[in-house]
Amino acid sequence: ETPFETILVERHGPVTLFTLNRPQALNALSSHVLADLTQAFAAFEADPAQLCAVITGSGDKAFAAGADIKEMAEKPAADFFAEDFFAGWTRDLVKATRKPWIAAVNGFALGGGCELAMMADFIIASDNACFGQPEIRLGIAPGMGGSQRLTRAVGKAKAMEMCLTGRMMDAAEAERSGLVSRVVPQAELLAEALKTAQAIAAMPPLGTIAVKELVNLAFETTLDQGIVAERRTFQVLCATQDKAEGMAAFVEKRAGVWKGK
Ligand code: CO8
Repeated sequence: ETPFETILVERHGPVTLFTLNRPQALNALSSHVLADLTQAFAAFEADPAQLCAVITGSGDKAFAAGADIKEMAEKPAADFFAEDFFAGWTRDLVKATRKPWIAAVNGFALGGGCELAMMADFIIASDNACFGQPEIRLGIAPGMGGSQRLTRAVGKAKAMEMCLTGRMMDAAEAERSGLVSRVVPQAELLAEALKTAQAIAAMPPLGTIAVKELVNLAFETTLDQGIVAERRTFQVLCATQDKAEGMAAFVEKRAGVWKGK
């Protein structure tokens, strides 16, 4: 089913599973990976039958051990600037995707790997997962959102220490710090992530898109403006067929059947 070289794409009913598939390079994120993910995410977003996605890494060692250092080692700085290198990750995966997607982190999530996981709507981690922003050790700094998203996720103290020293966080600390929603045994990670995605896919689809938009808005706006946006969104959802169906189904003690309208 997958026409891509660096990722695998599988459909599990209404859930799309993306697997980073460069295990020999610990799933390092090359430009080719971004090009493949951009195309695969666009297809997911455009397909009305697909309602939620999971992204994970192949192999049992890494989600992704970072941006591809070998690709970047010799690249002139002017090329990074001219290409606006790394801009595509936020533009094509985060901004272009209204449907929810979950990162199932199955091992190392370092540098760009940690940053990709944080682009997802939330992270479920295996018990052997570890997270870090080791760029400082390479003479650079995070470039795909790490200094911003990690700080919002775990607060200044931990983000600053991790970015300044490259110290990794294990799964237990990541859960304590609010970086991940849940930690599960490695053998159960994919099944748990897919089960969670199926649960989201079973919700009224306009509701899931609205929730994602609103929670993300909490990072971008004042409390007052966010509360107004939430109330307006609530009011708009009240005009949908799925609201009528959801309330009727509750009263009639049956499961709702959603139209996404
Ligand atoms: N890029 C390219 N290849 C990688 C990467 C990477 N980020 N990480 C691992 N690999 C490759 C290794 O080179 C190795 O390949 P080979 O077999 O051909 O030598 C293979 O994957 C297996 O890796 P290791 O042998 O190192 O596996 P270990 O179990 O010994 O170690 C680690 C695992 C600790 C995860 C180790 O691989 C590591 O430290 N990796 C790099 C982590 C890192 O620094 N990530 C941040 C990358 S920087 C980034 O994401 C932001 C921008 C970077 C710009 C760089 C400009 C110079």
